[in-house]
Amino acid sequence: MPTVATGTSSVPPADCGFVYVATMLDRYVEEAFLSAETAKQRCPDVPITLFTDRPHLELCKMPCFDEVRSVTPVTGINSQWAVGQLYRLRSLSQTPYQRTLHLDTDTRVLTDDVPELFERLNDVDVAMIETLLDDSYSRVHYGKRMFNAGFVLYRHNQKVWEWLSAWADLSERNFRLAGQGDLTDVPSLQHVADQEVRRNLLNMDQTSLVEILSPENNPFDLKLEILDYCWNHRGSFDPAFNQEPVKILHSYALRFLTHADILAVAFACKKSGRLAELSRLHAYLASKYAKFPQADSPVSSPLEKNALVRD
Ligand SMILES: [Mn+2]
Repeated sequence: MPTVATGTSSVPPADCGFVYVATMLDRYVEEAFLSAETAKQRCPDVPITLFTDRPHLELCKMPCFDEVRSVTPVTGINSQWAVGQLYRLRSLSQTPYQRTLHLDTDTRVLTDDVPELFERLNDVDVAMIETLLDDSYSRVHYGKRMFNAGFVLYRHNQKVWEWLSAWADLSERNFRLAGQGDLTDVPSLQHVADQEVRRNLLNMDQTSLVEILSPENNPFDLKLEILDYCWNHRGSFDPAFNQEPVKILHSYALRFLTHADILAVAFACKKSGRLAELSRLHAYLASKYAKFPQADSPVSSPLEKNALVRD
C-alpha cells in the first residue's frame, strides 16, 4: 500500500485527509475548490473530502475532491450565517479520516509539509492556532485568548468527538440566544458591556469554542498542541508571528475574486493538458454568466447590444 512519506515514519494516506465544508452559497464552493486545488497540487497523496449542500455544481466534480458528501440538514435556525456554521461544525465529526485537517474555504495551501502535520497527531488529539489582536474581531472584543476556528487538526477518538459535539451544541445555543432581543443574561458574556457586540460574538463559533478549548482553558482534557502562526496566517503584522514563511494563508481577501481565480486555474489546466478539467471549469463559469447574451445569439434590442460589451 502506498504511504505518505512523513520523515521518520509513514501514515497510510487513507488514514489522513483534508475536510472542507461549503454550504449556503455557490461562492463558498468556489472558495473550497480554489483552496482544495492548492492542497492537491502541494500534497497529491492526501485525499480531500468536501461536505456541501450543493453537490450538483460542476466544481464538485473536479478531481481535487476525492469525495463529496451531502450535509445533514440543519433546521430551526433563522440566521443563514448561523446555519452555515452549524453545517461546518456538525460535519467535522463525520470525517471519513482517522486524522483530519479541516480548513476554512478562504485559504490557500502554500507548503508541501502538510503530511508532517498528521504525524503530530501521534502525540496530540487536537492542534490549532491562536488568533491575534490584529487579526480577529472576536479576539479583540471577547478579550481573552482564543483559537481561530478555520484550522482544526484532529484525531478520531472519543474525547475529540465529545468536544466537537459540545462545540456544535454550544454554538447552536449561542445562535439561538443571538436571535433574542435582550442579551443581558448571557453568562459567558457578562464581561462584554455593549449589547450589539455581545450579539455579534454570539454569532461566531469562535466565541463558543473559548468555553471548551482555548490556550487557557481545556475542560475536555484534550492533548493539545498550539501550532506556529505560519500554519494559519491571518495577515497579522506583528513581527513575532512572521518569523516563518507562510505555510497556509487564511485571508478574507481571498473571498472577492473567485471567478478570476477559477479562470487562472483553468489557464493552468490548459497549459498542462488537463483538458477535461478545463472544459468543466469553463462550463461552470459559463453557467454563472448564462443570463448575459452569448456572442453568437441574436441581439434584439439596443439595450441587449450594450450588454454584449459590458465587462
Ligand atoms: Mn475564514
